[in-house]
Amino acid sequence: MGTRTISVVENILDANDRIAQANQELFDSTKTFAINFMASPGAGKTSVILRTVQYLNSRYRMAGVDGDVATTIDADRMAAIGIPAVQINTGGTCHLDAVMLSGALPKIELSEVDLLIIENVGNLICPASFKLGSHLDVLIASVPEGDDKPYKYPKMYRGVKATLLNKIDLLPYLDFDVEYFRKGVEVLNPGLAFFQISAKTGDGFEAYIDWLRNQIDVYLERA
Ligand SMILES: Nc1nc2c(ncn2[C@@H]2O[C@H](COP(=O)(O)OP(=O)(O)OP(=O)(O)O)[C@@H](O)[C@H]2O)c(=O)[nH]1
Ligand SMILES: [Mg+2]
Ligand SMILES: [Zn+2]
Repeated sequence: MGTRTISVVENILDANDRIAQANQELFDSTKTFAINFMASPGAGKTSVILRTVQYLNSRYRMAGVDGDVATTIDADRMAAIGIPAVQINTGGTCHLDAVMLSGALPKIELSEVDLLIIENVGNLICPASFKLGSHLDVLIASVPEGDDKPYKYPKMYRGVKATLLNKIDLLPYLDFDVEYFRKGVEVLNPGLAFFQISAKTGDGFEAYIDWLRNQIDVYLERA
């Protein structure tokens, strides 16, 4: 019984990987750089994305995909600042998968998009297992969640290329040991890009945006 359950899960993940690969081939055919932002609920994904867009707006043509269990609140927030956004309502599923993303892509004119920003469903567990076909996966942690999260949710930290520690404006009010947090991240993913930011005040954004622009420009061959 146990063996059977495991093989079914493996088959689902294999199928997902194949569709993720097809998504990436589609992005590459239109030269669209896709970023997948992952985080627990309320860590500040949408807030970070909105401020990121302000920095990058004049340089790239952008579109968004927002994954949420319900509502179009986050896609509406993107659209409100002029970024065309497709909302995926997962209807209870706690992550985006490659099939859901491929279903949303025909609604976006990818040939006119340099940068596709994907906001995953707020969750620190399964988004790590379901590849989407994105070129860059970024994990956003936030100060109120506590400094032990890399130790408790290691898989999320292993698969990403950068960690953003958001809400640093709250550090004076909470017992959050940045070094302890960072050490946990470093053990799981040595050399990982790490930035401390506040989507509320804008602190730390310059260094993070410089790094991000470089990632995008290398892909677009503009570097
Ligand atoms: N103090 C502070 N609050 C922040 C910061 N970033 C986001 N917030 C607040 O945190 C709450 C959640 O922010 P969102 O951007 O909606 O977070 P999210 O991760 O997109 O949330 P879900 O999509 O619902 O999972 C909001 O009340 C934001 O105003 C920050 O840097 N500092
Ligand atoms: Mg959000
Ligand atoms: Zn899930």
